[in-house]
Amino acid sequence: MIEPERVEAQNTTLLAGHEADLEAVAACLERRGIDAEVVIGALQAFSAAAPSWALGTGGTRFGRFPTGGEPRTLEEKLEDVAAINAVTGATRSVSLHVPWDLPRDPGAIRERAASLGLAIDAMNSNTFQDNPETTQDGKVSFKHGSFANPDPAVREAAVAHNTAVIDLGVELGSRAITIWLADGINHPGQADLRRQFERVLEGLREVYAHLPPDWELYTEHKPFEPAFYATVNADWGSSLLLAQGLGPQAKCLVDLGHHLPNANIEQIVARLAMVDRLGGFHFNDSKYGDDDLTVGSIDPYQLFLIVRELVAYGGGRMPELAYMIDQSCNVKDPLEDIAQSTVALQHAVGQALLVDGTALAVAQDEGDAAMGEAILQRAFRFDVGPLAAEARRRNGAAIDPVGALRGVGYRRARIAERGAAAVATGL
Ligand code: AOS
Ligand code: ZN
Ligand code: ZN
Ligand code: ZN
Repeated sequence: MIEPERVEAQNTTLLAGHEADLEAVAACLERRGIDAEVVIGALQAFSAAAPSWALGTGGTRFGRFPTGGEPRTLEEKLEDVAAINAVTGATRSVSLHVPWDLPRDPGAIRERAASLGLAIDAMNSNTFQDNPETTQDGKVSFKHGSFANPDPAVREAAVAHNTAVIDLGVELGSRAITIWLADGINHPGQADLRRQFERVLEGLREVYAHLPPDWELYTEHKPFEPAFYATVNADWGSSLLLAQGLGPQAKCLVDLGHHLPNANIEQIVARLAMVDRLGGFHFNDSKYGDDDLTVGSIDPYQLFLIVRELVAYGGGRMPELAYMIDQSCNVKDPLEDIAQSTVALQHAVGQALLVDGTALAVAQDEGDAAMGEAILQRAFRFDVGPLAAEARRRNGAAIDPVGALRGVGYRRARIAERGAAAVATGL
């Protein structure tokens, strides 16, 4: 555990400089008629879940280089998320994955999470690999898909897995299931495109029927990988068709890395918001495909424009959707990577909140493109760093999250405790 006093101690040397910066920024905002306190409050309220599977170093099929002291159990994963939250104050929940996380005693896990100040976010099912838990002791295989599989027994196993994940999630206190489907084909002619989609919808209907009334089901689209010719839920249109085909508790989840190059993601977000089918986000950044890079590290302006659509949807505030950071890092300490992503999100949220929506609407009504763009860029170019740092500090977290993680020696202590060769379960 990283106790609050240790974080506070890390803040001491930075405090005077931080306060001076904050004062300057607040004065600057005041001249624009913006109350810095409102932005800080909104940033304090913001939180994005950490995925349980991103706490160990990622890798590729060419290799993996563990960081040392990686979490070996779900309990240890919870401890790592609590450590991230200790420095960000904005990582107040964790998203679990089944079967990579298979709590034998869900009640105990729920309590442990709560004692660490963490809630259980959306559950993630897995029908993209075979394993004894999901495929009835290896009797059925997801090689040719799950819900879209030509074999009814496999389709049934896919439904059974997802309903089991919902049941487990209920015990854990979760309120949603995210379904990312690997279903698709690698070769033209391998399966019927239309029939595949119909089967997926049929299967999802059975899962949907199993949802408790206060739950949501998120369909997560992705254009390719592991299917390289035609993925069933390939894009936001397919995802929307699935959600609409299911019912009001079904919504779409947008993973920022799941779009073909140059897709206008903010427009996709606006479309889904318009029809109230925007359910959640997997935040990351991408250069080429589903790269799972650090949030805001490649195209921070795009991130800002996306978050700005969210704020517009929320009527001037961040709407309460299922926000999660979905990334994978091959070289950085994963905890530092998630902390950096969280800070990037805080910056984007802060900037988006600074957009003068009234002036923007006027410019748009007048067809004043230069002014409309200038209003957005004025907000984007503003340094919200001190506001985000103050939100973290008021949440009991760190002015400099990565510096604090290093300052308290979190990784060093985990290597000593768990061993240099400890490797996280999962991917
Ligand atoms: C896969 O590409 C998706 O981004 C998933 O959301 C996620 O990373 C995977 O399901 C792990 O459970
Ligand atoms: Zn994702
Ligand atoms: Zn992905
Ligand atoms: Zn991704």
